[in-house]
Amino acid sequence: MNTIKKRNISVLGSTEFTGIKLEKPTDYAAGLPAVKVALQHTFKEMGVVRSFRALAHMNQKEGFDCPGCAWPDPDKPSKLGEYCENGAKALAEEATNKKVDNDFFSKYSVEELSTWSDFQIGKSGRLTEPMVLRPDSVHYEPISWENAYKLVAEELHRLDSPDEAIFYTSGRSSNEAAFLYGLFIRAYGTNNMPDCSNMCHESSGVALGETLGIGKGSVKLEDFDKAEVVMVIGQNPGTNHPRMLSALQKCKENGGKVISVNPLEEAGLIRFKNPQEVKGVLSTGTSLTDIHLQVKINQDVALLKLMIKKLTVLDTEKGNVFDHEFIKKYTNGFEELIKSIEGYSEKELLTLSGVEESVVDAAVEILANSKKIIICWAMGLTQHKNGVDNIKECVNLLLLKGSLGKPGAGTCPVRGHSNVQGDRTVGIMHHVSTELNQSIQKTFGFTPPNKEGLDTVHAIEAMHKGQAKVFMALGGNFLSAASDTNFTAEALQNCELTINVSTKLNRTHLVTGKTALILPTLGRSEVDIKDGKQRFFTVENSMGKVHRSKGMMSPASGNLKSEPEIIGEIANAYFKNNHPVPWKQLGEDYELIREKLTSVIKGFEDLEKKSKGSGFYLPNNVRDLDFSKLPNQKAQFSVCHLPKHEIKKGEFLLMTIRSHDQFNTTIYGLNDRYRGVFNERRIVLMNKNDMRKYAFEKLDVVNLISSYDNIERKAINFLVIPFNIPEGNLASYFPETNVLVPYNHFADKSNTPISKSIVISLEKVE
Ligand SMILES: Nc1nc2c(c(=O)[nH]1)N[C@H]1C(S)=C(S)[C@@H](COP(=O)(O)OP(=O)(O)OC[C@H]3O[C@@H](n4cnc5c(=O)[nH]c(N)nc54)[C@H](O)[C@@H]3O)O[C@H]1N2
Ligand SMILES: Nc1nc2c(c(=O)[nH]1)N[C@H]1C(S)=C(S)[C@@H](COP(=O)(O)OP(=O)(O)OC[C@H]3O[C@@H](n4cnc5c(=O)[nH]c(N)nc54)[C@H](O)[C@@H]3O)O[C@H]1N2
Ligand SMILES: [Mo]
Repeated sequence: MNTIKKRNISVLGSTEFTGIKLEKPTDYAAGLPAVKVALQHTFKEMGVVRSFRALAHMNQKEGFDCPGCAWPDPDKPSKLGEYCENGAKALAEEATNKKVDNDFFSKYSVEELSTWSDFQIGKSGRLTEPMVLRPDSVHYEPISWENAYKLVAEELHRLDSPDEAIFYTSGRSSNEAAFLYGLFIRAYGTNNMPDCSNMCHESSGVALGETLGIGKGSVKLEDFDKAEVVMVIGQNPGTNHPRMLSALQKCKENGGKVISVNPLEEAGLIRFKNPQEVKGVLSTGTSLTDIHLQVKINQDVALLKLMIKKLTVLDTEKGNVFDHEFIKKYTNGFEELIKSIEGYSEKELLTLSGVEESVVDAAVEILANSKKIIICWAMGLTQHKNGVDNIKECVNLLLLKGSLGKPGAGTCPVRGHSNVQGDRTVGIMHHVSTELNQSIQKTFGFTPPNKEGLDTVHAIEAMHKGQAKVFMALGGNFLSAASDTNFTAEALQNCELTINVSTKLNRTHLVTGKTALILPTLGRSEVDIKDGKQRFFTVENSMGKVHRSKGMMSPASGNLKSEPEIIGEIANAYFKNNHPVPWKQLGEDYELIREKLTSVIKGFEDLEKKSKGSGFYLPNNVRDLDFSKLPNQKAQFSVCHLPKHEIKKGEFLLMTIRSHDQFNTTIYGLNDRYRGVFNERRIVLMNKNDMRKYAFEKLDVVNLISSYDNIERKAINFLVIPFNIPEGNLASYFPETNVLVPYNHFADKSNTPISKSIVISLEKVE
């Protein structure tokens, strides 16, 4: 019998300050500084020669897909390079020359590593060999691949029910890996497939599914060339999807207008200096936003209702503001919507939104005179209690204007991880799909389970209660990404076994179950060879286009396995050849996986051939204006309610956002250049009037406190920074602030944690 050591783990790591420097926020994105910073990062991590070689292949047709965000590549990639500053940083992070090997783990215990900051942990380098943390130890030690597979298989056999295991996926995995993973999980017997989307665009999936019949966006990249208006709402493209700025620039060059809706005036939305054009780098850049609506946090529904109300008045006067032909032919619920809007007063909506009336009127005038509108959004809409309604209200606006299913118009939820959308398409989901199950049964000869599985928040709860005992993650950093860090830590620490298939070390490798495994895997940029033959895989971008990705860098270590290989081997160790699926063979032969994908997933017919070159679009019913699967075979208007917040005196609404120097929990550096914050992440942005009102000075040290269900949660040591943000609102970075987000407070229907509207108070540290 093993002894079990109670490890002394620091869940949050270092909360020390790092030496802040403040400058004026920038009013343009990209330009020369972006090129400089991109190259600094790649040179430092990868060396000069490897940097240029890799960057030349990123997002090119025969190259690899950027490991950063999911923004699509143009059909003709730029010769100056089809990547952005943050894509270059993502590459540098993955292709770094630094290594985390056995020597590293013998030197540092998990106890010591856990006291480091996420930044320090991430900068340690690439994982190079499979490692195990035994119940009686505080040091990871090497384990052979065979024994690692065996350990997983034995633990899975030991569970009383397959539902005691949780299988998480982060959106970096390829279609092939995700498909095989989902297949194994179903063959094992559970639908417990929480996914990073649960914390991300789940609200979009639910809202779009219910209103338009597909949980994905409808626009293609070329629609930006034709749009009369692009609304960017709750999204910071300058940092998180920089290549989107080129699309906005094109829209503007063709006479289109950009309206942004955001509590912050994000640099990328003001002006853009395109680093892919010589003139872009040298000139003052393109001014991108025509109208900025500085909405208060979570008051988008109020603002959208106000705009719809004003448009309704104009439509009654002029008669041609709404597309009545479209409304009649394709939609359901118009009268109910208009009636419900009549119930609100303009004054009430205006006050709630926090925007000046003249600015709203200017936006309404543009919308009234346009027929081709695209609405783009991201986490600023999804991560609220009413996240689903936020998006439904956007759909209402598009339906009223007939801005769907035609060039230059439509929905554009801008996805996060580079293949998060593809993972879902190929079967990573906790819901049961009868169609998918039947298709799997027909192709593979086994019956998948038909009990609903657990999503992220419910998986945490199950582990916390001891109802789930094995946690496996295909990528990601579950501990830091999920809400309620301390609660999530207890949940993971309750497990018998935690398994992480990862490229880089992160906090989830340190806050573990009794036994923990690190299974190191190849990154996107790395060459993947089997029996002398180079393998490639496929991914789906944010606009539903599937294409190939083929790495070219030499792998970080000779002892890495690809994700499909690892999954195939685990499945093989579990089933011991006693199963109709040829697991081992599938794990090694991606062509065979694609053949199966072709027969199981609709739209993937002929995948091997069609994925060549710039790839192919998956079917999309909104593009075809086919709403046959919805009630009355029509697109649905929705009546949405205003969100309710009980905010007492001294309390604020906090949004937890990304700095310009991170990819989710991977911290590239400590500089949020556009916001003028350097060398520090423990900051909270506050309106000057609030500072005056509550007697805060610049750089005062405060603790942030949330109090839900009478439980106090505290994030300590943050510096107050005066900023252009609405009164009553605060902004701070995630993951440091995830301790404040209660695990049991999430969006209705989508269960996405409320990371963008947390009620908090501040405590001054003297
Ligand atoms: N470089 C880089 N790229 C990334 C990522 C990264 O971390 N780094 N992450 C990737 C992932 S997984 C995702 S999901 C995306 C995230 O992309 P974003 O959603 O752009 O990321 P956030 O920083 O969370 O920014 C949310 C934006 O919404 C605004 N906002 C917050 N609350 C509200 C609100 O109530 N209403 C409105 N209108 N706006 C609001 C904030 O001010 C901010 O500008 O980016 C992807 N790309
Ligand atoms: N408070 C707050 N919390 C949030 C958010 C927020 O805005 N506020 N945003 C949420 C969102 S939108 C998301 S998507 C989640 C992100 O949640 P996750 O996807 O779980 O987190 P990441 O930080 O993207 O995961 C980074 C890790 O993935 C691993 N990795 C990188 N590349 C690969 C690969 O190719 N293969 C494998 N196997 N592993 C790889 C590395 O080990 C790295 O440490 O966080 C959510 N959490
Ligand atoms: Mo995301």
